[in-house]
Amino acid sequence: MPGILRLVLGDQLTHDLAALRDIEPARDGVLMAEVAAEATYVRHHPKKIVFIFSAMRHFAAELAERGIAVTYVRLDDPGNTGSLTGEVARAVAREQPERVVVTEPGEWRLWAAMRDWESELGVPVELRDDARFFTTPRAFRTWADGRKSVRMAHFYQHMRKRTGYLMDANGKPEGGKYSFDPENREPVPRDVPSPPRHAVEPDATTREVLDIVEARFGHHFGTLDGFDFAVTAREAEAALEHFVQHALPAFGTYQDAMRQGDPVLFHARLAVYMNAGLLDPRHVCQRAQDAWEAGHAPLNAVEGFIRQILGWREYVRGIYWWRMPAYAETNALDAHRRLPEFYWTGETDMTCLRDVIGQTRSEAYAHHIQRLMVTGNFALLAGVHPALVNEWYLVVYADAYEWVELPNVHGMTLFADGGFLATKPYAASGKYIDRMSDYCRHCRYDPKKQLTEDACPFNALYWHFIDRNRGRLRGNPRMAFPLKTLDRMAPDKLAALRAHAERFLDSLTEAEPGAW
Ligand code: FAD
Ligand code: DLZ
Ligand code: SF4
Repeated sequence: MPGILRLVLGDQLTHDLAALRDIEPARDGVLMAEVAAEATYVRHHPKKIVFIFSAMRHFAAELAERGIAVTYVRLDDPGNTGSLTGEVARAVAREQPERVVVTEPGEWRLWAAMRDWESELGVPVELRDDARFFTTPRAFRTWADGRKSVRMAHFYQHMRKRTGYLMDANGKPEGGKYSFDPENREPVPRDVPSPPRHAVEPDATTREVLDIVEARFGHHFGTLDGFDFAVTAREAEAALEHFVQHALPAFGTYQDAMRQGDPVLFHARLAVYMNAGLLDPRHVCQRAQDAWEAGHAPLNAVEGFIRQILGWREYVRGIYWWRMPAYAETNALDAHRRLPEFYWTGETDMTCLRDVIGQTRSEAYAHHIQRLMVTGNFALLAGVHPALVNEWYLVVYADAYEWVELPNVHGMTLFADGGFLATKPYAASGKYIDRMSDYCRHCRYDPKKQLTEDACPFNALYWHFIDRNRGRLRGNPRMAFPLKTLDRMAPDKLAALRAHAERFLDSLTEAEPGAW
């Protein structure tokens, strides 16, 4: 070389990435590597692996078209060491660069490994801030440190003011308030049709990757049939346009709704692209604001959508880097059950769970409320150990990286951080799922019953959860109502609910850890 070796990871597929910013094509080179370690540190859904590898190959080709020298290591190349550390070491030995430049990775485990690279490789290693977010972990920490409350709502207001999204000329939020969340909780009426699906036909590169992944990782949870993800920035842009056109106007109203057999409904299916770098979150938020300004989408939809990206997405990343690695170790509700086997097989007569797990297996996707209130709610109520639930979510979704998965699962869904992130556990009975979906109409269980053989299991599980955690939840004002109801419950009714829930839990087959 001896220029700079610039490493681009599989979720850093952005042309103005920090590590590429000052590249001198005549001297510097880019390294990209498909490695078994990244595909198997958890056994990712095969569709996620195809998405990453195909998007990496397309991105490398785009760099080459711009005159940049790319060393691209394919999974089956002879000599592939199987790990990122091994591939960087091989490239350093071969090219003798003056230094290595990399953008900070999205996961703590890789960041921890990179800290050792300089001494292991004997060459300077520069780790640059990832500028693809609205804020940095450092700025988040500065905002959070010393505050009495680090709730998302406060952070979101701070970000709205800082960025100016949906703010009027007087510095006030458009529509007079920062959040329209209370208007975004409608079920979808039967006569409202689902929007059309955005689908990309696999090209020759994707087809080649599909074959490789089928052969190497076909035994992982999930199917490859019908792979239709975008794999380039241009295709991801078309997915954004499709969403804005067909789904954004109703995104807000039906944000919490679920419909059997419809995996996406009015959601964007864009996290997979933003998280890998194919779409810039600033551009996505701007596009949504433009749609509101043009009168194409109402404020409750556009504010709701921007809140998810400017608010939640940035907030969970801030919490992750602020609190790791200790964050992943907490188990505030002392949950120790193993994951039921049906999370991997989909074999359960509970329609909501069967539907969500089935679509997760075929799509590597479920929308937020399915993740939170169906699979997440069940794991919370059943008291499954947080590490097993975290692993499942990291495996099964194409958009899953620990920086975003962990706070959502560990904090928001399982309350395993003791309420650091969420103001209360999102525990719900079958009544909630019945109100927000049509699952119960197609279920052998009845969401209105509690103790009969055909009673929805979520109902007894809900009271079992409140009962066994009453000491921990006492004092939380948002749990006052269920605790009061529990306190007033006749002892024989409570005993019957307890017994019903325990019989149900005892009937579950548990998955052997590591078997899937
Ligand atoms: P939409 O519903 O259309 O939302 C628009 C965008 O907002 C998303 O693309 C996403 O970038 C962002 N967003 C929405 N909610 C959140 C949130 N809570 N946290 C961060 N960003 C958010 N998101 C991931 O990107 N990766 C994960 O691994 C992940 N795991 C989750 C696990 C659980 C248990 C829960 C409850 C949520 C999880 N989320 C995760 C957040 C959210 O469910 C997904 O971002 C969303 O479902 C992705 O689909 P979409 O693009 O259609 O999102
Ligand atoms: C998810 C993933 C997979 C499956 N494979 C690779 C790979 O072979 N090479 C690579 O550079 N990145 C891959 N990735 C993305 C990384 O896992 C991701 O960069 C880290 O988890 C940090 O976010
Ligand atoms: Fe799910 Fe209960 Fe409704 Fe069946 S009745 S779909 S188990 S909430």
